[in-house]
Amino acid sequence: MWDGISDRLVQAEKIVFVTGAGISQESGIPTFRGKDGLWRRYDPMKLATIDAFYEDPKLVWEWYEERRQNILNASPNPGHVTIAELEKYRQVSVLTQNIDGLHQRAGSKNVYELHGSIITIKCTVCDFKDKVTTGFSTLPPLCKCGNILRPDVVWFGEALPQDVWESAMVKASSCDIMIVVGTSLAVSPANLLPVYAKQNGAAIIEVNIEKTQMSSEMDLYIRESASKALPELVEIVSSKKIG
Ligand code: BJW
Ligand code: ZN
Repeated sequence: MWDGISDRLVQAEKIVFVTGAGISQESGIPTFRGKDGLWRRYDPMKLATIDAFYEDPKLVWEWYEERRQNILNASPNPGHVTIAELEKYRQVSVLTQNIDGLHQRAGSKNVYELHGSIITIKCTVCDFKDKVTTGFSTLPPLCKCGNILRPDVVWFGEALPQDVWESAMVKASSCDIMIVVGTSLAVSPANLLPVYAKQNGAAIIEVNIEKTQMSSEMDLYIRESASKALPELVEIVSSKKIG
């Protein structure tokens, strides 16, 4: 499977991972679009837009609180851990669409959260922002300024945090290898990152249990789960270089 690309993997200095919900699926966190995906059970337009939030902030908060508790009780899996371990051998950046913080908990240092974080809350009006790991006594929680607090995540129709997005574009455009893990690549602008990498001469590898709309553009696609494929892949990169 690795023929033709293992040399590029071994020689790569800068490796960028683009990750999505599939990498955390084996930690017990549901994906959005697959068979058991959240969007099969819930309407994204009623839960993941600013209009939906102002329409029914309690409902949206209840949904996020349930997910936040599940995420806080989850642990990183071998997929997250091997990406963090690769930092010992290479310059690694993780551009993640996930809001669960599992890459950081696995030890990755250079994580860019494209869609924000469920652990952070922010005020809908003032500049207040904070990390919260406990529950709230009432929903929706209120800011000291009297306005409603919201999860610091990026909903449909909202811009990605500008500094994070600019850094992600730079990392994608200047890497030697991009490894795209567990994302359907259905959501823009994150799905442009592999395009930037390819345009700039990087090899792109996909790890996903299913085909995606970009599979045919990949230099290699691995139809295996993230926690099985990533340790194998990282072994090739790290062992040959130091061995
Ligand atoms: C495994 C596996 C295993 C499973 N191992 N693999 C206005 C209104 C509405 C839409 C738009 C709008 N303006 C622009 C848009 C377009 C929109 C968009 O892309 N829509 C498409 C759906 C068509 N984009 C946006 O709205 C973005 N904003 C934007 O473009 O702004 C423009 C702007 C500029 C300037 C000013 C103002 C605006 C924002 C997108 C935000 C996405 N938010 C969500 C929710 C985040 C919070 C939360 O979690 O609740 O982000 S939606 C959801 O999708 C979540 C994810 O991060 C994102 C991507 O999903 P992901 O990670 O790819 O998961 P899945 O489930 O799709 O795929 C999982 C994959 O894993 C599958 O392929 C499986 O096979 C695989 N898998 N198990 C390996 N074990
Ligand atoms: Zn406030």
